[in-house]
Amino acid sequence: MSQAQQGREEIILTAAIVGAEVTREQTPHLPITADEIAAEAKRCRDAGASVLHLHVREADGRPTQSRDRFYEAIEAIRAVTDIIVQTSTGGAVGMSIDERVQPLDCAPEMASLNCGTINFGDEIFENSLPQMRAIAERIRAAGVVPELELYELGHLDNALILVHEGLLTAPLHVQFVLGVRGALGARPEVLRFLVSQLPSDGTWGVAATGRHQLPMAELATELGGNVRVGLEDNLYLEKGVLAEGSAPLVARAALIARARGREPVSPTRAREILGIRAAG
Ligand code: KMH
Ligand code: ZN
Repeated sequence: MSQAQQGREEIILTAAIVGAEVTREQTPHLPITADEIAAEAKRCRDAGASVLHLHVREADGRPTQSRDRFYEAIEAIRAVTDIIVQTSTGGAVGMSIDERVQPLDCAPEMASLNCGTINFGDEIFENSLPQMRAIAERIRAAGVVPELELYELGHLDNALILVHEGLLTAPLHVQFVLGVRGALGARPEVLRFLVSQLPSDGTWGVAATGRHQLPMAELATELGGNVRVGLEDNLYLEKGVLAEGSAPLVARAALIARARGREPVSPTRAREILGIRAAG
């Protein structure tokens, strides 16, 4: 799959608008139905996002990896926006691999691939090498571009094992997920070190949790990386002020990028950079 080099003046903004853990009790701005998700996806696209990291929910808000719910949401999204849909294969803690891979049946353009087990709050988010292999094989078979979710330094080495085994192909697209309680903290020196360990080709970005989202977005932008924001990772626009959905967080990330000479790319351009064949 041919890929274009990402220019230093270009930035890919990803919106993570649903997640698996956030509840309506925590924020009334969480989209749950397919129509709500599609409307929020469009708002995020209009604010500068080119990729949508997607989870879905049952009608009562419970997280699910149901292919039917994903299908419904993706259809609604594609009716209103050209944003790249990246489905989660992480789902929620405790889900089986078979449950987690269901959205790959819905023709997403990208899918997450979690590259190692971590403590996730008081729970354990399991991603053993055999589990990683099983998901990577399914992603490859579906012809979907993986985004590697790295929560710890060793997760890059895990990803490289899969490259060695032929289950992943460079250039890699990496998302450092920092600040999860139980895993690596979102600190500037941590990010600088992680970036220093990456292969020279490929792309990388940062998704930082809670109050770390803004400063890590700023640092990633300065270091030439990409940025993920949204309610999955952070509910607040500023201390004590709930973000009215993910779009205001995307809009702020776009402002941060432009102030540093980097322009959020369109989904069309992001497809070229990420090596995604045009949808349809
Ligand atoms: N909900 C987390 C346990 C992913 O989407 O791939 C896992 C997660 C990662 O959100
Ligand atoms: Zn996720």
